[in-house]
Amino acid sequence: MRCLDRPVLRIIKVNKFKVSSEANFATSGQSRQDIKCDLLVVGGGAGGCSMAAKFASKLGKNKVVIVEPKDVHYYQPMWTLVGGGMKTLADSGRAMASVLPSDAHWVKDQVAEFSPKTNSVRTKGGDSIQYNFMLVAVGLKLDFHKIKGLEDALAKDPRVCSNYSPLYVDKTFKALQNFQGGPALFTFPNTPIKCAGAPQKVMYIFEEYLRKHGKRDAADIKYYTSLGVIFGVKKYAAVLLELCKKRGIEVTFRHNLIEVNSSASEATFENLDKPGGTLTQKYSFLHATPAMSTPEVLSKCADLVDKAGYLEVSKTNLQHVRFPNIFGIGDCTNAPTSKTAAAVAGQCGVVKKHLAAVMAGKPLPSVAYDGYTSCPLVTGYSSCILAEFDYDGQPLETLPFDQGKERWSTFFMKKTIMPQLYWHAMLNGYWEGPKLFRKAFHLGMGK
Ligand code: FAD
Ligand code: UQ1
Repeated sequence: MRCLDRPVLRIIKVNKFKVSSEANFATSGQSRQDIKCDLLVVGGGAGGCSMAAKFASKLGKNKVVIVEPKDVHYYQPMWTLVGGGMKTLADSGRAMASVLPSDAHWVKDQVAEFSPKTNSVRTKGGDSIQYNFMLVAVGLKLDFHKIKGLEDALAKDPRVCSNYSPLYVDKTFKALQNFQGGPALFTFPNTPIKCAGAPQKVMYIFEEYLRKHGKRDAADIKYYTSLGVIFGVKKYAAVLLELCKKRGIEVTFRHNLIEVNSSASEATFENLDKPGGTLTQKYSFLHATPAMSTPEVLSKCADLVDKAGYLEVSKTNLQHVRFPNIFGIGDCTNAPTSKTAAAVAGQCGVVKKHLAAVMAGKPLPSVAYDGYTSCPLVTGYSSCILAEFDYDGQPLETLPFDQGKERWSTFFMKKTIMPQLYWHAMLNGYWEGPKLFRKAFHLGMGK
């Protein structure tokens, strides 16, 4: 490995962190680089960007290297509102260069191979990056291809849409506006997904839109979920089931979408409780939520992952269980909570403190991640149920009223306040979840 002009490994102290190198970039012959850095952040999404901001400002210029291939950073939680015609896709994106911290060095590429035993990664473009510490934040990939005929239908059939991808989210509102009646299907796949509420939020918005436009009676709204419950937390599940009943939505549990035949207008589901059993349903509208998995570069690295392909971390501090100089954050880890940006926010503060302690060679602090996550369950054009809960599925509500009720105030937070909180506080490293507000609103009592 060649380096530019100075020894790479020198001990420097920046603020309270002791770090052992600063990033060095050496270009060999062509465009290939050998890079050394103190902290490597893989992925510049919600988790990677927020954590890079925290450490770049503490460690100083170019001590943090971020590998992220995309030009645009999307605020994905807004896509539910894009699908309902309340925001545009453009509203949900910012140039990646404008959100990544200016003190970090951005390698615009993707990691193609992890080598945790040699503290290095290789990028698709051929760069080699050597790190002292690494944060893995590569999120989840969307496996539309695992559902036969779905990619084709998404490409060609204007009645088939998905809020989950920037490629298709714009189709949702158009399909909703063009809907004239018949079966409208909404699906939840047979894998863990990000924002487990989003597959049904779109349905409640759809239902209200039809009511407002005098088309509700012509629609047969059906929710097919691979799960055995409508939502993983009892308190909110009870409210949502009641909502479906009240609004005439039929819920079918333990059914997984396996095929879309767009020319026959048919969706086929496997019955997860009856091996070999299938159910085929006509559709006039189909909102599909794809299966999801971690990016292959991670799932194929046996040293880093569990059997299901998730980064194997401690659930209390997100430190890797075999490599103490590696941490994870967000959707790609096996921390058993519901995968959301709100969970990422809750993880940020804990990961910051634990990673900083490991960097400084100090004992780990006692602060632990409790699984905090939140899902603003938008139920229409002006109402929301703001679910917040922990690893045990126990509600951890911030506001001083029952968030299990449909409210305009929590809808306003979702639509207007959360995006600002995300772009201005979280991505700049200043938002670690609402714990302090929760304590203040509950006069210091409770968790
Ligand atoms: P991401 O933000 O997805 O970022 C991962 C990054 O890693 C990406 O930028 C990607 O390009 C990069 N990457 C991937 N592979 C590589 C590689 N090999 N090398 C380098 N970089 C790589 N959350 C909420 O809190 N509230 C909500 O209301 C909500 N609603 C949602 C609605 C929808 C429709 C969707 C899709 C998501 C929603 N979420 C919501 C979930 C939230 O967006 C995610 O949980 C959050 O973005 C996870 O952050 P992350 O950093 O783990 O992953
Ligand atoms: C949150 O912290 C967060 O991260 C910025 C979200 O992501 C978009 C959320 O949707 C929610 C609900 C929270 C939790 C914050 C509060 C104030 C309840």
